[in-house]
Amino acid sequence: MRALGGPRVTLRRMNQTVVVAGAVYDRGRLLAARRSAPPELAGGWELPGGKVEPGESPQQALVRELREELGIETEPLTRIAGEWPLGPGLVLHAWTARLLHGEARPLQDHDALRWLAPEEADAVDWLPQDRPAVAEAMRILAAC
Ligand code: DCM
Repeated sequence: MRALGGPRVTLRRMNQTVVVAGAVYDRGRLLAARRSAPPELAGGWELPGGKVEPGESPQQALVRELREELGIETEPLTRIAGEWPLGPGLVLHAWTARLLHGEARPLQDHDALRWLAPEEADAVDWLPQDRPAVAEAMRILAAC
């Protein structure tokens, strides 16, 4: 059984696409973004990000997605421990990142943004799959 179980786990992981989300910090606040699509996620708040494309590192994907979606330049810092399933073949990872320059604005996929202080963590309706990463991101921010 062990000989079969090992390779099967490896194959499943190889076929998984990682969605990388950014816990973007600036001046003691965390950036939250409200999704405008797809319909089943619209209105939910998330850590912005997107799928890692073939040949990209997670950090490169995060920098690209945050530039495309929000018009900001960021520096990924560290991976938040854990991974959260999003559906068949998709898994969510999260990284902390700091804002280097630019003013975040919702260019695609979002229709509202908020910068939240640690005590405002529950001020928005986070997508359930993002909540563990948000909690950890706020713990890190509060300790800074
Ligand atoms: N997603 C999520 N939480 C995030 C970022 C993304 O649940 N913080 C989901 C939404 C989509 C998928 O990942 O189903 C791909 O994201 P996108 O459409 O932004 O590329």
